[in-house]
Amino acid sequence: ADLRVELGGLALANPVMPASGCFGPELADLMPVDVLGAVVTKTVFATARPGNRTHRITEVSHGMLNSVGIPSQGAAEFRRSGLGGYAALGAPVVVSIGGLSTAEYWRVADELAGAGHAALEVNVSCPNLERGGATLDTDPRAMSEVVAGVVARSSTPVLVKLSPQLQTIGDAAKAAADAGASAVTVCNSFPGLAVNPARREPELGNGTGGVSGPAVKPLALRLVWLAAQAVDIPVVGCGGIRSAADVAEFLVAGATAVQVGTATFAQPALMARIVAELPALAARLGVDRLADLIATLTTRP
Ligand code: RRO
Repeated sequence: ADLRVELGGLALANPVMPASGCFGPELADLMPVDVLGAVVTKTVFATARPGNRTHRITEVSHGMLNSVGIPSQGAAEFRRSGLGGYAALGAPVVVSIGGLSTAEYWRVADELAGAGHAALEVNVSCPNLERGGATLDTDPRAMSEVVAGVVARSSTPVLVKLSPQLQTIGDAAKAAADAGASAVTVCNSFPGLAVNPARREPELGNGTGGVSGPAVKPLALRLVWLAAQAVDIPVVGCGGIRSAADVAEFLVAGATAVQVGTATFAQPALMARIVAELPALAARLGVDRLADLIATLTTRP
């Protein structure tokens, strides 16, 4: 089977990549990374950040809650160290970039110009930053300004990672496309809370966090389906994927590629297994090219 997909100018050998934040380059010690369509880095800020107070991660029903707060070495050090060590892995590198201000996003894009990455993924949807839980993409004009400036500074395709907001996902995807994004990633973790009743406290040091894992898969599928109908650029699906069958669901709903996050904590080699299963999946679903599954969902009139 032909497993290739194209993400707005970024040609991938197959549609499987890790979700940002879940793995560093040590992933290579746990599985063959060069079988992946791409690797996605942790979010890089302009300057070094320590990350949030511990606990940063806790298990919830059918998933995980995190408030990691993006510890980052800063963009200059990231570049100096061979894209934080990701450049040596043998798969195209998608660098996730973040900022607390428009200027910071642009500074990261400037620092990374010509650094050898295959694409940028602009993270406008972290639920755990010093914005009281508000994400940048709740303000489409602010998001457009950030994305347009990153696109202008970049010679690679630019992906934009969006928040899981049912009412606004279509408009957010359109705003990203209009600002020059090559693709949108749908979606980041869902705003959540884990409570420790004995201590009368949140489980996480930062209070709230983002929910991910199988608990969010049907929610993410609906958001992918909506985003894919709203824009002509590709959608990268993310949310609770843990099997080749899940990949098929996201492709049929409208995704061109997928990201695997939470499931890899328990099963580090899972992504390699999913890639190995894709030919059998295509055969089972009756397609020669995996891309023929994309956006094939029919609904009853
Ligand atoms: O590091 C985090 O707390 C984090 C980020 Br930046 C993000 O975009 N999504 C998430 O679930 N956690």
